[in-house]
Amino acid sequence: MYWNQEIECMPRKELDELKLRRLKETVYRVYSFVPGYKAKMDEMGVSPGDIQSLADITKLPFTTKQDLRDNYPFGLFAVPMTDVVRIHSSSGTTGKPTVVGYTRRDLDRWAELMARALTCAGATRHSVVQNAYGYGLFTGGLGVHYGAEKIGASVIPSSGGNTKRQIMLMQDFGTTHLTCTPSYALYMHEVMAEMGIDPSELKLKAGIFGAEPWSENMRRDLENRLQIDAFDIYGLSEIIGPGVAIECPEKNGLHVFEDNFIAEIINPETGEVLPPGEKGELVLTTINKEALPMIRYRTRDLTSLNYEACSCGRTHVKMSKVLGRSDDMVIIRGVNVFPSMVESVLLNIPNVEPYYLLVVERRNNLDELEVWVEVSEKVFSDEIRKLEQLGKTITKELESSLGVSVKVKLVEPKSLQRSEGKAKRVEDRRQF
Ligand code: DLL
Repeated sequence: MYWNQEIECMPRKELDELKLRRLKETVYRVYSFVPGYKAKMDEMGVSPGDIQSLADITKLPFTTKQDLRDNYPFGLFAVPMTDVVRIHSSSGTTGKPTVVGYTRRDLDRWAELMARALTCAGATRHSVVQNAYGYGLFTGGLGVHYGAEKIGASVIPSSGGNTKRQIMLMQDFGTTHLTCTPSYALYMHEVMAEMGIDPSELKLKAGIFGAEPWSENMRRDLENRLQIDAFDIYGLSEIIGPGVAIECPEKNGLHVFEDNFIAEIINPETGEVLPPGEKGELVLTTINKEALPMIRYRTRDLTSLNYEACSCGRTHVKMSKVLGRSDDMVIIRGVNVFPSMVESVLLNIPNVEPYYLLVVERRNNLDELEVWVEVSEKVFSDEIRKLEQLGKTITKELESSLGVSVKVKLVEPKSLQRSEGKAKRVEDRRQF
């Protein structure tokens, strides 16, 4: 099922022509209207006329989160504020948040992208979409909301939190599609169990989960627990919000909406562009946005691109499931560890609950990784010997998969913090 078959299945040649036309327009616009971009391009000796092919994109400078901070709040906007009709902002754990703006046309296009994404995940005007992404400055809530309305679904704007009420709404209103972070979906299942509700009695058919990394094993787990199809949705506020890319029923990659975004993969250390299939940092250029066009934005997300034909009929390039954000990666004695790698291992071990936390400490100048893992009620009340055995198994599995020594701490059921939005997976106690 497509929302916009003409675009979503556009032959490669036509798609590339469209991309080039839009890229040229975007570069002209930022050069003319955004002093920060003009200065950077002048410094590199590149002018809009130098962009004659899609490959010429590599002549353009990268943009980073720091550029957004340096131009806080509205300095990179390419339109006057009178044309800006919405402002969102990313949480920003340190320093000033990142501010993004939209014109009315930007909002229409965003709704179109979200309409495509939801349709791709099987939602229609007959669906009841419960949107449990947070409404507010975060792009998840409102971003999904307008796409769901556009396809004519009945939208429940439940936002994040108040989990018991979420479940009551699900039961009473016959929710067919749940949109939230995967960690929140997991917590919802836990609360359902506490309320004595069997998910198979609900009308829930699919979940459209994103805004944080989640492993393939977590997908399997959520699909089993909730008796649904779980789709991965990717996006980031700097580029637009949710709706940059979505998984199709093949579930082996997320189609990036190429008529709006040009995707590249670079080596994060050197900035060199990598060929299709190679893993590296995703770089995105918006080519259909007015208020805040982004040229070669370094997302810090690690993935790879696949241009092979997809059985779903969509022609747009697929990115692999995001392993993690380089910011969330912990480096333990030179070894890179992503929380999603830990998650993947834990979910393969019986009696382990998918609630975990990576705690990093520095002792005697050495980094140590401790992984806190919740165990099931059953095991926790078992003999100490069995608990010890489980601890050993987890340690062995983690060490062989991560290639670094790990201390495992088993914690009581339901003792780790539950997530109603983006889960916190790492606690870094090192003093820098
Ligand atoms: O998280 C937008 C969003 C809302 C996407 C709802 C999907 C659903 P930000 O708060 O700006 O925007 O965070 C963006 O979250 O750079 C990734 O590191 C991470 N992220 C988003 N989607 C995924 C995903 C929203 N599907 C940052 N898999 C991005 C892994 C994801 N990481």
